[in-house]
Amino acid sequence: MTSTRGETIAHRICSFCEACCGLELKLRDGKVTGIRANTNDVFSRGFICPKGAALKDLHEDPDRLRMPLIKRNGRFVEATWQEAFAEIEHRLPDVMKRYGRNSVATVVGNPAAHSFGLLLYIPRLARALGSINIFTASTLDQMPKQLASGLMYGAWLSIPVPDIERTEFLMIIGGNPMVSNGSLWTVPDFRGKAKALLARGGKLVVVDPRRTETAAAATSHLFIRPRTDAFFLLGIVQTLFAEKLIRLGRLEERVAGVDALEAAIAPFSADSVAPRCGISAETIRDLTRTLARTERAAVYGRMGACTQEYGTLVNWLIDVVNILTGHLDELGGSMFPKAPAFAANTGGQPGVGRGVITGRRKSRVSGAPEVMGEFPIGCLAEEIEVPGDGQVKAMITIATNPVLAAPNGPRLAGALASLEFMVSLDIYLNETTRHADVILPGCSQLESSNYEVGLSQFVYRNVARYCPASLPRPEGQPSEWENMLRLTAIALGRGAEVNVNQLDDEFLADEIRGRTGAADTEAVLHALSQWKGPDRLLDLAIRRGPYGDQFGLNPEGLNLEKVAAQPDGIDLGPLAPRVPEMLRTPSGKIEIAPEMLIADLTRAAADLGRQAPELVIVGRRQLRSNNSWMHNLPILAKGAFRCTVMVNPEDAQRIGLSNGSRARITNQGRSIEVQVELSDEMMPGVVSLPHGWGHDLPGMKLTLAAERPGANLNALFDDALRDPLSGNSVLSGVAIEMTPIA
Ligand SMILES: Nc1nc2c(c(=O)[nH]1)N[C@H]1C(S)=C(S)[C@@H](COP(=O)(O)OP(=O)(O)OC[C@H]3O[C@@H](n4cnc5c(=O)[nH]c(N)nc54)[C@H](O)[C@@H]3O)O[C@H]1N2
Ligand SMILES: Nc1nc2c(c(=O)[nH]1)N[C@H]1C(S)=C(S)[C@@H](COP(=O)(O)OP(=O)(O)OC[C@H]3O[C@@H](n4cnc5c(=O)[nH]c(N)nc54)[C@H](O)[C@@H]3O)O[C@H]1N2
Ligand code: SF4
Ligand SMILES: [Mo]
Repeated sequence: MTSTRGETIAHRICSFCEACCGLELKLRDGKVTGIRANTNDVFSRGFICPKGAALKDLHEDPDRLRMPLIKRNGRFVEATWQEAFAEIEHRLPDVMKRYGRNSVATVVGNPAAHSFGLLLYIPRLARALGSINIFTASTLDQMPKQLASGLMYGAWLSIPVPDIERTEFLMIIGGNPMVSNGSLWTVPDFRGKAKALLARGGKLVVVDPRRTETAAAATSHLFIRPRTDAFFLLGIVQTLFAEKLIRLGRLEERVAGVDALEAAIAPFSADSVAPRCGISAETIRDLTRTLARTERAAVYGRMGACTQEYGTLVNWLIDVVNILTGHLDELGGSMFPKAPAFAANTGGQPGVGRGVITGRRKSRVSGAPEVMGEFPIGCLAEEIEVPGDGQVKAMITIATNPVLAAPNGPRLAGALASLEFMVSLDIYLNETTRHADVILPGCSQLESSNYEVGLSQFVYRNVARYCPASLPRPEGQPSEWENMLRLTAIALGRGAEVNVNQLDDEFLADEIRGRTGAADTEAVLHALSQWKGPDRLLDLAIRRGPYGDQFGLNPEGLNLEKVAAQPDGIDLGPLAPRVPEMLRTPSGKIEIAPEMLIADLTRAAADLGRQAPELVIVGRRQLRSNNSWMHNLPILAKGAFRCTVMVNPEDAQRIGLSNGSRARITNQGRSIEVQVELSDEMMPGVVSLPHGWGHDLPGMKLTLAAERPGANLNALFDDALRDPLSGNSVLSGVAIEMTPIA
């Protein structure tokens, strides 16, 4: 922070989306007077989007909760922090005692991934609860990519990203980074980087059922029938083998399973898959040849590639194409970042590891396998509804709004209403938290320090960046990590009045002792003593990390003090090849043909000839929104109404819809009413509606959002529909009927 004449400048890393832009805040008398891009930030280099400036609106939002709420006789009343935790202590252990540990479910949402005070404390709470019932937004999102990566490279977050500043050819499948600003790929100012790619003669190809903002800026765009990407990619892989275009290059000795792969994909020629995906065999073959013959190329996929019943296959095949064309781990290809802290692929022995396993447990009702220690969020409602041993009776939600974010939201809302006890860590009284008995509000984002634990593992360029709290917390307001620890203490039977700092010391000492041995524990703790809470865990992780000072063994190396001293960040250079060092598979090789995925090809083969439904619906993200929770911020909510369903004019004419008219959308008896927007951006037979809307439920405190509530896309979807391998929900390409409303 620098200060002149009563005005302070503070630097922040924006935590709204995955781009992690560096911002510059102007502060006066404890208030934010301005927010702009930090032009000196080594990573985001002066980029900001409209949401970044909305940090001020969020901070000032009168609806943002500042005191805990307790539900008394069906109505929320404000309570002190002590009363709120006393209520939890009174009720939560009682449920655990009466119904067993599995009766308490934990549900974690997207902002928890951006808040290291929440994220780093979830494992402790989960261990203290001892319940198998853990659900997160990951199974609405990226679980297929994590599973595919885990199986191939041995760690859940070993996800390669396009080396965009050096590539000549980028193919994007089911992602819209021009709007989302990148995902599983931390790439602020995608627009600028894409422009530079085209300016140096490179090509950008987008495969999407909508001509998105990204597609509009690309060299070419291919409409693909939703939910058929596995077939499209299989056509490419089969062509690579058939036309002898395979080129493993430097990875030749490092890839296991190429023969098994070749045998398994044989049935999927470009000719056989073309009718299913709506892309001609000739186009598939041309693309394949271009990919194979371009020196620097990368294929990348995102949400559209994940939210389908073959999500894991699709995400695996994306990397298969990158590997077989010699573009994985090569400059300008698809590369593995090297994060300064917390990355599993920089810890332990380089080049080999235990790999990942799934299915160690099955969910009680549907028998869905656990992946990464969690069950599919699509199983949540049934786990609450269906009686029996292990039925979920109580819930802790952490920064999540599954009533809008998860499929079949209305069913889930009904299930939440039947719980005996529910605690929500959230900042709003919204569609989900209105079902809670106690709401523990997180402080304003500006009142916390920030380090992106997960996202710094997906960066377009390696970087170390941290920001301290920009403003002090109001008197009495705990930070979220303290709330997490107090909940943990309650679950452990140590009481709500626990000294959280002492408990934090205990946990940390145990963790250090486990790794370092008793002798050095005191010395390590002492070395970290200038930091508290998540900052202390971060200092430990940086010091032990690949660039770390190793507690003095590498005096030139990094620690949190050095990182914090550089508010513009420390550039750690462009991505560099990392195979084999980053591998953590038992074989020490890239597993290009994991058994589970080869077996799943049988399911795909049996399904190859399926007829496309006449009309399907897909989702869409919008620049001035972020999932379900930014519709209450004035700067973002203003302007034209955005929760419209985009319909191709051909379809509109057939159905009898006009621009601005209203329509009913129905899927298997579930239905919503929406406003129509005609658009030739849409592939015929496909309509698009953004998710995260439907703010018209009773008992919430979202004044502005309720003025223009929109409709909940997820109210249409079947929560039983998922990718059986990853447990990811199908949220795209679902068959619907549309009828005009007079
Ligand atoms: N149909 C369809 N559904 C989708 C998607 C889609 O593309 N289509 N996308 C999916 C994806 S990718 C995701 S990530 C999920 C998101 O799923 P969720 O994470 O469940 O939903 P969000 O809308 O992000 O809700 C975040 C919640 O966190 C709260 N919150 C915000 N900041 C903080 C904070 O600092 N502390 C605390 N304690 N709470 C906070 C908000 O008030 C809100 O209640 O939605 C998924 N749902
Ligand atoms: N402005 C803004 N930014 C965000 C968010 C936000 O809500 N608003 N959310 C953040 C989050 S949580 C995430 S996970 C990321 C997501 O980031 P992205 O994945 O880049 O964003 P989406 O808009 O969901 O892109 C999915 C694309 O897939 C297409 N699609 C749908 N079905 C299919 C299909 O079957 N096949 C193919 N090939 N394409 C298909 C859709 O038309 C859409 O263009 O964005 C993050 N950034
Ligand atoms: S792109 Fe994302 S990280 Fe950057 S300012 Fe916008 S919301 Fe914040
Ligand atoms: Mo997400």
